[in-house]
Amino acid sequence: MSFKTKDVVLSEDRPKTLLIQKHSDFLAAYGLNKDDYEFCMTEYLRMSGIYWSLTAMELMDQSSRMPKEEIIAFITSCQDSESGGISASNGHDPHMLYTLSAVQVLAMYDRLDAIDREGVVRFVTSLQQEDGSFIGDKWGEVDTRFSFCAVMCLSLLHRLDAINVNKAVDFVLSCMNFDGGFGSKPGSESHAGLIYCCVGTLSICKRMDALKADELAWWLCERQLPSGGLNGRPEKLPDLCYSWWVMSSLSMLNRIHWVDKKNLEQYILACQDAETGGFSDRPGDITDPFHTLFGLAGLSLLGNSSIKSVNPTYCMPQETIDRLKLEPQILY
Ligand code: GRG
Ligand code: ZN
Repeated sequence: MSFKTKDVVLSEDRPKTLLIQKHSDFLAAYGLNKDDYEFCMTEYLRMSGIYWSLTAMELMDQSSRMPKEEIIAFITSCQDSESGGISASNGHDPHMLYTLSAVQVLAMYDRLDAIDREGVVRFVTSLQQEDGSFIGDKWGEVDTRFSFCAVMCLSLLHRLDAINVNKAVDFVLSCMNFDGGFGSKPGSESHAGLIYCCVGTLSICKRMDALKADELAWWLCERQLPSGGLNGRPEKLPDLCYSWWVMSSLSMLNRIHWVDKKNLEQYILACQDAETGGFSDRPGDITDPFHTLFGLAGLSLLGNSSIKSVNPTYCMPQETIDRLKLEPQILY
């Protein structure tokens, strides 16, 4: 009996070079027409959309094409004065995910003074639970994504002291599985996106020693398929964003050479749309800012010299992390 591998085949006429100008034009135009169907339909994640676009632009050294003052004023207007949290858009509820995106954007702009920073610290702190875990907002869903958002956000504000870091780490470690990977909560299946969140948390909290590095890196490099692309767990299709979730994790583990870099680069380049600009999840699909960031950031990790260096823990330009004097741990 044979098993069919779920994968895609790269066509001969796929893009094989990096189309920087196209991607910059794609992101600069995104959101210019605020009546655009797709723009309206993505309002619930607007703040993260700004983070994906600005970071991608920064990595291409094109961030001057983004409306800086408009973005900063928008972020200020999305902070809830009562809870201190920040929402995806005006009139939405504050949430950990969008609070992090807002702080990341302001950190890149060196304009953290545009929000009530103590308000953000109050919001994040209020979401830590007795067992060290974090909920994403007042509705109470626990997820290791929120642990990562909390420690990343507070570290960017140099206020990690405001939470119980030891308990936060203990909770994340309680989500480690027999394969060395992590899921969203104790007992949940290993998933590359959540592995990034958990390894990132340990990197910021300087507890990388707690990982089963070889087992985990082995599970991660097994995500590579014959097309060169990576999936997020066994038996799934490849998706470009795993070039970030998997490769950033391998990078923090100092084992990036465990994947076939040339093949992965070919897959990432094949996910570009030479007409519209931007990257998509799989070759031929519709492009979006999310996959555009992770395509560029993945290429940066692979050492592409036309893209600025990205920090594997923060998914922000290394120069921002250096300016903030942050030193997330990586294994040596
Ligand atoms: C600073 C980059 C950055 C992130 C902030 C929100 C967050 C922290 C991380 C999200 C990590 C995550 C869970 C990524 C996975 C995204 C994704 C492709 C989910 C799809 O999952 P499935 O199960 O897809 O629908 P598969 O690929 O398994 O079929
Ligand atoms: Zn994806």
